[in-house]
Amino acid sequence: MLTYYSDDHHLHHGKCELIDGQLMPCFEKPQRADHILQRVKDRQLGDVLAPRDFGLAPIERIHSKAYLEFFKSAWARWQEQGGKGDLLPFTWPARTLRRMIPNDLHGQLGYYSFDGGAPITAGTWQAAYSAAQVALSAQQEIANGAHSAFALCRPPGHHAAGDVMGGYCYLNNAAIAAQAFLDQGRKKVAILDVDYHHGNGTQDIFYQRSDVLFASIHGDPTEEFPFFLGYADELGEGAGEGYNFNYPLPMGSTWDTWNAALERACQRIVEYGAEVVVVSLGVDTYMEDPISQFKLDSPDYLTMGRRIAALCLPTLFIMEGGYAVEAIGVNAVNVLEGFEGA
Ligand code: FKS
Ligand code: ZN
Repeated sequence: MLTYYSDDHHLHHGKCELIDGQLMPCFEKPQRADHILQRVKDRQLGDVLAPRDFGLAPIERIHSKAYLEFFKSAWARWQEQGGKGDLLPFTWPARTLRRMIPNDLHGQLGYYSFDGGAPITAGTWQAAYSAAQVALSAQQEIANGAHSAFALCRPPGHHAAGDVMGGYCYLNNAAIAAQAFLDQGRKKVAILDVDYHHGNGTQDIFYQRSDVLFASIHGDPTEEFPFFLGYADELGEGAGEGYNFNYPLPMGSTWDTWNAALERACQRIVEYGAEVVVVSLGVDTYMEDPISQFKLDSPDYLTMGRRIAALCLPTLFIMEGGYAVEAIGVNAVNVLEGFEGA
């Protein structure tokens, strides 16, 4: 399997995030992708290629122009104001407030975000732009006939909606790739989100559409981030009704529980008649993950890959989360090797 990867992810390195009342060094850090790349090479998974540049057009199919312009220019505006440190939001248009776009940089940042977990640094735009190009390049590989491809994206994307960043995410790499398949003539794309966290951004983007089926297995949002989306009764809306499936699982879930949900998700994908599968591949379901509460072990990721392969569909793997840095390479590449039957 080919891997697409850009060194540009190093340009994004947030300093800290607020966790349980403490400012901690960001869990979403460059070493994550470095470890995965190393494992891809150690296991000789296949060639590692730099992305092509497909420009902004395929990104604009998912994200609004206003949002992209804001994101692209935010750091420069912050510097003009003499800003020190990362650019982070601190007020959001929650229920009692008006959903309007103020003039102020931090006001706009609050408007375009849903949490304080997506710091903008000097290189964040470039890193996120390149990650989207990595996803599009791997997508193109499959469009050209490959059975699978791995987009080693960083920063991740599944929490980002059309004009909202958050949860370490800025541009929704999986959604951008799924839309590219449709724009090239495919009619039915399934997105299988196996990250520990619900892919609220991806769900929102396709919620009213039947051309993308979204299935997500994740920590029960009554107890876990992103809290405000990802419940089992969210089945889609309008034309999208019946094309959204959430499998929230209790804290502490082990492989057996997780696997039963995967089985149900796979059945939905088969019933749907998907032509291609995009996997939002997070490995923060791992037992040693520092911010998550599932109990999958490294060999389980091989089994996961095998089950996904049994769908017998062209499959695009897009990297999302995973924070047990020492094991992230083994776990992510295990899914890919399980898929390939290695
Ligand atoms: C813990 C607070 C954790 C943020 C969690 C973000 C998860 C991001 C991710 C992604 F794939 F996008 F990277 N808050 N007390 O893993 O879903
Ligand atoms: Zn996650």
